[in-house]
Amino acid sequence: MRVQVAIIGSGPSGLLLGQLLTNAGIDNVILDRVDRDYILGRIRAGVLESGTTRLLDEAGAGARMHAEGLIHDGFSLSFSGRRHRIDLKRLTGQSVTVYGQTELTHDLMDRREATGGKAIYNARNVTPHDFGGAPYVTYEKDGVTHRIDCDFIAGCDGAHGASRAAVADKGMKAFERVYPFGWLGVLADVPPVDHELIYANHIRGFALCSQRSLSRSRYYVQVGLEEKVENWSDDAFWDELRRRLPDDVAQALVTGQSLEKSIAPLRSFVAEPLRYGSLFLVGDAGHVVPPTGAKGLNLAASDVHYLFEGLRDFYLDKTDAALDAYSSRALARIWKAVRFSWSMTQLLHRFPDSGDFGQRIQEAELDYLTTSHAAQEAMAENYVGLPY
Ligand code: FAS
Ligand code: PHB
Repeated sequence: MRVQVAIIGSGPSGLLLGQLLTNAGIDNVILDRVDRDYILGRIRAGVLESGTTRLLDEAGAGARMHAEGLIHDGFSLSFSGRRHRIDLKRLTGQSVTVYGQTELTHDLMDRREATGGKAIYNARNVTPHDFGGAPYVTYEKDGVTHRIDCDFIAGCDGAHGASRAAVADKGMKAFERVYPFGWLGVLADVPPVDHELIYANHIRGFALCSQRSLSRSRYYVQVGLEEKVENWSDDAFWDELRRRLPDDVAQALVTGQSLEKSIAPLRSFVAEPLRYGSLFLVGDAGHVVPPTGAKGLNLAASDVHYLFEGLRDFYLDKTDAALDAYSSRALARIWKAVRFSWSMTQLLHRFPDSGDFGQRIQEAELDYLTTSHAAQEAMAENYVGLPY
């Protein structure tokens, strides 16, 4: 097979890039090592920036998001037993859309199928080759090794994929911060405790009240790295969540059986550069952020925006400038989002070495936020997403 662009990874990055390329008449194929159902079974992000929703519309896959997504004009911070709302709409003129990554991925998969996009699932040992010369990708399926020749390879295969591994010794510089805790998350078919998200700072640890619809909620509590999900019954989770919320919220909480329960580790990671000849790192393949700032999926979208512009100009306008600028343009926005996610994580989580002094400092910063328009505006413009 020969295509113009070979995309490794069928998550949000790969599917969004693939659809934009297909819509522009640029021939591409998506390869993934697992199948559709496995990908759709992973519960991940929930908050979309307006840039992400615009790209979904551009891909022609935004209809269900507009029909079922929830527009949120703000979110709340809770600490010291009280709550303060950050009014995103008043502070920035923008809102965010609450719509699960699972649904977004499903919509993009359906759109790809409807527009005849090529996708190869259960492709084993996908390997990018010769991206400094005549690039190609190999993979194994049904006991046969296949080869796909291409002009470019988009490494959309996440934090543990073949693309980042292939460039690790090709001059890649890694920047990493590992946090000493994780998030225990629960998905349940219960009505959300509030109409917006609540991020809670508590001496026992961070908690987050999120949602997927008016009847399906997503909750998280910070846990130590030694924790095992099998040691957490649903009741133990709900009890711990209640302890970390203001009394009125804890009393209003509707609990139920978990549909999914998992622990996600938290870390910040950035690979520089994001381009290696004709191979480009996109989304989690190039960077990972702690989910505190709801940036992971949204950064993948802005990477796709920059790379698609580069590929479109290369093929349609015969110019290289945007493609050559991909890495620097994407990294400029990535680092600002990495900083924001790091700062929100520092502000809201209990660190082992925090001590009482550290807790007071966090509470003082949160208290300052509630009284300073400038501080709220800075938080709000980062949360809704900085310009592309
Ligand atoms: P993805 O990891 O989504 O997709 C990569 C794809 O590549 C996968 O389908 C995988 O099967 C495939 N792949 C991997 N290696 C391969 C190989 N060698 N060959 C072929 N295919 C390969 N972000 C938020 O904003 N909020 C959240 O709450 C949040 N929670 C998260 C929880 C977890 C456990 C994780 C891991 C991430 C979370 N994220 C969250 C971040 C997440 O949403 C990512 O930003 C988003 O999935 C990035 O999308 P992709 O870049 O497409 O990578
Ligand atoms: C989620 O709903 O999964 C979610 C929302 C906001 C975050 C992190 C996760 O900051």
